[in-house]
Amino acid sequence: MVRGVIFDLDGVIVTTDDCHYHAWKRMADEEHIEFDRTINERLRGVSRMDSLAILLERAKRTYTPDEKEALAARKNAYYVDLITALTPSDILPGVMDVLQMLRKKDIKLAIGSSSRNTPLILKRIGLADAFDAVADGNQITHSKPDPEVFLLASTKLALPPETCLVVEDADAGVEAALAGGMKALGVGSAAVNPTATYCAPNLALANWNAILNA
Ligand code: B16
Ligand code: MG
Repeated sequence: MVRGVIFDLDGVIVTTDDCHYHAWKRMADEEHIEFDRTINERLRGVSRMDSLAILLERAKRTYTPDEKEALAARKNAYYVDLITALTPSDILPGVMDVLQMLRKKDIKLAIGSSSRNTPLILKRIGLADAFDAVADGNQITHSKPDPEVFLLASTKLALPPETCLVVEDADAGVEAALAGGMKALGVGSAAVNPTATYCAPNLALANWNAILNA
């Protein structure tokens, strides 16, 4: 039986995935580094510095550690500019209904996100108090596909990992959930992930009765 659901944030609860793309694209264009939406898919769920390393695979020169820190900071400034404009209308379809349905069934709710901007995003979309626990990029040392962020979320919920379901839009996140001994529901870009325990195009279309009673 599932007793806790741990939601990834970017791409599952809110549409920030597009903001990440535009912020990286702006920085990459300024640096004359090739970057497109296909490359961007590889950044889903991956930490800021690991994302930068993927982007720099196409750089025409090498960057020093200090320059890399500056590039990541510049991208984050562009990103924060974009997410400051987020409102509750940016919450993805089905999210509010699913949260309410799970609450009624006494299922614990958590966020498990690689993003260090998680507190700001939750505040902007009005969900700062909607979860029993929040585990995010500020509290971990190993990014997805390492299970650390989800294990931290299950510890904060005081639930064993095997009673938790993770909802993810990233292949790296699905891998992390399974590595942590949890079930994984792949949605969005991970809706066709063959390793996910369950798949659905979005939260509203998942077969929650089957998932919760398995
Ligand atoms: P930040 P998630 C992840 O959030 C994003 O999917 C990923 O693209 C981003 O690089 C990462 O957060 C770090 O974000 O730069 O805000 O700390 O999908 O794990 O909720
Ligand atoms: Mg995500």
